[in-house]
Amino acid sequence: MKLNLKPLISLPLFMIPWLAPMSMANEAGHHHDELSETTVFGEPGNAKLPTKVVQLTMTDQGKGMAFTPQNITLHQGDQVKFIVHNEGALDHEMMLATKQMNDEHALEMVKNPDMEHDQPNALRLKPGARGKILWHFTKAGEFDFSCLIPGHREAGMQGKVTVIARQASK
Ligand SMILES: [Cu+2]
Repeated sequence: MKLNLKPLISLPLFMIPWLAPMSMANEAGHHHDELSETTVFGEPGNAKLPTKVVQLTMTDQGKGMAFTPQNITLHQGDQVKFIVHNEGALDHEMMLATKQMNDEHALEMVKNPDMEHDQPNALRLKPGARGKILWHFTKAGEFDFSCLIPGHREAGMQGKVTVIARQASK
């Protein structure tokens, strides 16, 4: 190929602001597709570790918008495979995080409702679909799982994971 790259390299400076909206969009979406290995609410699961299975259902309409069960109690160090079934008639999402993170994220979702979450602590399911999240709860505390599709969390699609601290061993 005889493509001459020079014109590209010598892009005039006025082109740079034109690129800014793209990089800003990336910046805004950054934490949604990149999750550091360890978070304050644990870390992505490791298929080699022992795993507890927790079945969760998502419902809407007749049964009301909810996750069932809504409260899950675990122990620090537990790895859980959430097997999630969307029994509703609408798309739903499960985002596992701290309550504060989900509170903030919910506000972003209002501005950008079609935001996709390709990350190990999140899942979006079509009606009738099943999916899973494998998560290692390395930190004790109270964490949140919510459907952040605007309106759903407010209508009841929110649950709590309580992770009990491991006994200090001697
Ligand atoms: Cu939902």
